[in-house]
Amino acid sequence: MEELYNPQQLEQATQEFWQAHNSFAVQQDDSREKFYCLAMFPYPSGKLHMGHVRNYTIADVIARYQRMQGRNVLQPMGWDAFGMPAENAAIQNNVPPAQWTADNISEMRSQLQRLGFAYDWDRELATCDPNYYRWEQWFFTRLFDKGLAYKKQAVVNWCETDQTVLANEQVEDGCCWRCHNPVVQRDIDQWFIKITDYAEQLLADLDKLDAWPERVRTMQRNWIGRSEGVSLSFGLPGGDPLEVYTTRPDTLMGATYVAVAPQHPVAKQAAASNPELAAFIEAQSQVKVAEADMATMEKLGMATGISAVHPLTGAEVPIWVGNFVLMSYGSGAVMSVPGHDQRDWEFARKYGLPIVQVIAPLDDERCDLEVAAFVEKGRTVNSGEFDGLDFEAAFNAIADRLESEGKGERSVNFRLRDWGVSRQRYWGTPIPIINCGDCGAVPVPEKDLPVVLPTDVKFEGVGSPLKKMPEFYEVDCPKCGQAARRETDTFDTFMESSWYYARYACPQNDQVMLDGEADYWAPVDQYVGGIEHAILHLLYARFYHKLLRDEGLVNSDEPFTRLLTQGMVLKDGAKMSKSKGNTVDPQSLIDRYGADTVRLFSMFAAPPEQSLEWSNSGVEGAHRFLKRLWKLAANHFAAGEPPPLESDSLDDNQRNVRRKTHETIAKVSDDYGRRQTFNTAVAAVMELTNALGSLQSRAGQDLAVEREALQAAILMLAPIVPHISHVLWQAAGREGSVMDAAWPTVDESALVKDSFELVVQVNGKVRAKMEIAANTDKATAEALALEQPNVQKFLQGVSVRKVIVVPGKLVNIVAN
Ligand code: ANZ
Ligand code: ZN
Repeated sequence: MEELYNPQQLEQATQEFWQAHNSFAVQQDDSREKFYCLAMFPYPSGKLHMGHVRNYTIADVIARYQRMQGRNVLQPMGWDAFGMPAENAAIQNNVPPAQWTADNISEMRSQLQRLGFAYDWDRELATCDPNYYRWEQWFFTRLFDKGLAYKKQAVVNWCETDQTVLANEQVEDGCCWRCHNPVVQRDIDQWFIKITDYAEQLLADLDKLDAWPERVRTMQRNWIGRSEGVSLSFGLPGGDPLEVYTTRPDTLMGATYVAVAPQHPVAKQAAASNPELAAFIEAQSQVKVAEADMATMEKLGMATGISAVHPLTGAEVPIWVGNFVLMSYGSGAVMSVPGHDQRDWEFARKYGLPIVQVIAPLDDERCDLEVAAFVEKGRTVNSGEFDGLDFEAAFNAIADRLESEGKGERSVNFRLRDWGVSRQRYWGTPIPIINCGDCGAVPVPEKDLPVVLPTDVKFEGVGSPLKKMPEFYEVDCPKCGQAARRETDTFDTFMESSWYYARYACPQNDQVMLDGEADYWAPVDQYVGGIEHAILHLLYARFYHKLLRDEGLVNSDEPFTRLLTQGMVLKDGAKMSKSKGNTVDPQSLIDRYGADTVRLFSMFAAPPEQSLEWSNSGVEGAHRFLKRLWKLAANHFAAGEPPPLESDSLDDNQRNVRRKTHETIAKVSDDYGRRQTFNTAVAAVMELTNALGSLQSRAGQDLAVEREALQAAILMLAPIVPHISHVLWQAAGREGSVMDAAWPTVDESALVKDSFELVVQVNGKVRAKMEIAANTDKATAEALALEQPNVQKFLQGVSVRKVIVVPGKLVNIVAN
């Protein structure tokens, strides 16, 4: 073994070993327990950043740990290769998106390989590959046939700059998430997938995901937004009744006006003879407010001049157009109860509409409708025959009455909207639909799939080149044969990332989307990725998995059993990002210190779910530790083979070191497996290696004890620093590769203590510590505690009332 730690050389040799042995290729093997470990695949933007390094190291550590547990571990890697940056680069630098993407992939692939991640590269996939997206196209035609994909004209968020529709989630504070320009509203033909059909399941199955962070489950629950209420109708003179949705039917007797969304038909109808109202509606439909900002924005409205008839009292109430009413939620109209809804209250105050109290507080809660609405649940008042009821009773009494009179019914509502998947962009999966004047939307027949995206394209301006390519869109209708037009929109890239985890089971299969291997590997046992995907990607993937299940392609309900969301990488307290100019290039660190140092630093600096503060001295510290470990091992191996360990004839110090070894194994195993705190695992191994300094010689049982400890340390570090561990394992003369070695096990007998320290407290304050034999009984421990000189001092002038002995830990003396 070399005297000096030379990471560049040993890492290269180790990686060559892995390559020569195809070490990370795996096959289905029904005789073994599988473990599928996956980190969210990267968008090939150019180079790896520290966030990637952290993400992929965490997953790699878990994968390697599971392999050492004897499981058949799959860890694949691929590329989320479609998306806007490739198009923007194409426009700016005149490189075709396909070329730009391919170049970035090969750059990033070699960086990942240099970091020594244990990927089965045979399963690599890129979503821009026709052999990948053809199955997405095929699946979409299946959804179309089942009525789960449909086209509708919809008001969409439109970004003028990017010339594209944006999903609600891609709108941040009314601006485009990419270019940050204001978003406007537009009516356009769009493809949707009916995620709302699965809302109930998506919500209910969250309860099964008990190995997900609670915060992510809560975010999904809120996003799905299930509520129970009543849909009820207000009468319209000479028209269809006006339907509203309310979660508070108990307040119905306090509804003093009705508010409708600017896009509501009643608003449009009234505007026809009212130019002022028409102008107001037009102005409102140009502003886009994120749902989150609805509560705080200024309430604006205008009267329609039309009245509606209250379903229970028959009173006439005015209909107003309000900017706080969403057309896309419920029925786009609300019964306004200014006494008990804050938005309605603000609106009523502003426009002088009546405010009536119909709910009284249950106890002495404050309620002053001059100051604010009373929004808590309480007891009904001013509600005629419905007076004196609590929320439940009032809800039911009023719902029953409405139902019996045919004026309303109980209903469940979801905040979740159907998933709009059309994008007016070029670099994406072509939507496999042909629009025919006679037949309407016709799915591309299976034999004509894939619809290949042309890659030799010219960019002129921002719009998609596909829309200017007759050779792409001029086709014959597959049904009737007449000239028709191919859809030139492409899919939202969340489509590709919603099922890639399953495709890793059979990435090359060109006969079917998923084969039997998908059932063996899915679900993913451990998924690792950023919290920014808590809602969108993770919800879409959960939805897609259920669609795949219902198509008979997988047999589980959920795609990801356990989820780890890693924290951000910070520098000087701010997120590391290109725009802030505070990035650290991982490649320069690898070149200087080697991959193991970079991996060790990113695991040691913080627990995986917390943010990691960048520190140069931390990197150097990690490097120094590896150099120390190397030196320790070199000196150890230079001393030759130790004799067999004789655990019964060890002296006190040897016994202590041996106990430390096994305590460390116990702690580190728990850190890796259950707690997933790799930083404390590293710290414990460091402590163990420090403890070896107490061994007097490098001979006899000292050497045997050191060997045991060192071997355990190498095994425990192997998932984090696989290269140095590989070489040290070979130096120890062990057969095979460390990555296939069994995880060390705890020798319980080594944990037994001959003696231990007992803390002695007087009235809860520590007054003494004493070393006593392990087999000391309670009475003796009590007697010894009372004899301690410092305890005696604190017992002067008082009398002992009670002595509590917690075996192995402490003695507490209560005295006064
Ligand atoms: C009357 C009422 C009285 C309401 C009251 C609340 C409190 P969640 O729980 O989030 O589902 N609402 C219904 N449709 C709406 C729309 N299109 N745009 C804006 N608001 C709408 O919200 C349900 C409540 O949101 C409904 O209950 C309705 O106001 C409002 F003291 O009806 B409520
Ligand atoms: Zn046709």
